[in-house]
Amino acid sequence: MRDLTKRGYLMTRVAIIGAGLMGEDHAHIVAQDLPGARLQVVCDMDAARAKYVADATGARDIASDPEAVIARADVDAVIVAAPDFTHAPLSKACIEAGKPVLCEKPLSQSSSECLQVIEAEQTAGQQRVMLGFMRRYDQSYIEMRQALSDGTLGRALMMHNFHRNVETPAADFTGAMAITNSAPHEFDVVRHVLGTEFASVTAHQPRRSDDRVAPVVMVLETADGQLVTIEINNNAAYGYDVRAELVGEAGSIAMNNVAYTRTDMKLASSTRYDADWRGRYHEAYVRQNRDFLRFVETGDFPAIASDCWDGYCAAIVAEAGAKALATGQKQPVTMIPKPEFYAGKTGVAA
Ligand code: ISE
Repeated sequence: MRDLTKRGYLMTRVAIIGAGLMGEDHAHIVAQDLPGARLQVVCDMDAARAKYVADATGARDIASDPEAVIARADVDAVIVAAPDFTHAPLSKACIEAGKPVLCEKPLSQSSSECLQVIEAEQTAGQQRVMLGFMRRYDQSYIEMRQALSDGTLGRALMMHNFHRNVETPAADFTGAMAITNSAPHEFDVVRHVLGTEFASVTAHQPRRSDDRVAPVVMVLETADGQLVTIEINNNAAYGYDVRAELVGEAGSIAMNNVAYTRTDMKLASSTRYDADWRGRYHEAYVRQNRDFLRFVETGDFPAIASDCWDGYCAAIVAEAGAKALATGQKQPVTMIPKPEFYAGKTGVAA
């Protein structure tokens, strides 16, 4: 039973598991940008961290046991933003508890573990997991997909993608992690825009003059004969910079990153880059989280959201990409057939 406000409105009580970078960001979005949602619990092993985020966002409670939080009667929906290795087990726990969950990417870096979550969701007979590939909600990719679907571009030929961070998010970041941690955003959104699957991948790295992780450049073939290039540069230094260009047989459409101001001074003109993805994709996160709230309230899985099947597809491409980088050989992308359960993306009322 969802909670009633003093004026009789139904509020969806949301728990955030993980109070790190993304958990804090999601907590602010739930508190400030999701009318109809109440931030009920912030859960983190670090009680001080949980309290800091709860105090900053007005959460009703803090906790340290994620399984207990998922089971709470005063929690209607869960956002998992804890470390990557917890995503699959906590998503399964939400499925078993009958609680809708927005799980940060990746569902798992292991395709076999993704299949375990898919099996749990099919056994439960209802879609409960919405995956946090938020780029699907970014206006630039929405317009690219529209330009393809309405025929403006003609048939898609290629898509070029650049994904640059200022510096690696963790000291132990590797070239393989550029593929398994960062590139899944491109693996997912390119599938979504082109409406196809990947068939093969090659991966290459230039040599840096220092010991920082060098960029990774991948060339992928799709099942429909298109070519996709993806550059991941986790140590670009100058700013957070994501670019994409979709090339069709009749034209091309490229991302035009929005800068709200331009500074002109001393014979120079400049615009600023975001420091990381939270600023660049804030609007996409808000749209994604609002769609999650509608999913919780209606049981209808959002038309453009990613799900466990998409999580499996991203993981299988990442595994092939990491192998291509390690071997220097082109690797096939071999997936199981898509289960009928995910054909129509229709959730059932929670
Ligand atoms: C990070 O985990 C993200 O998900 C960001 O969106 C991405 O830009 C970054 O490269 C990843 O490390």
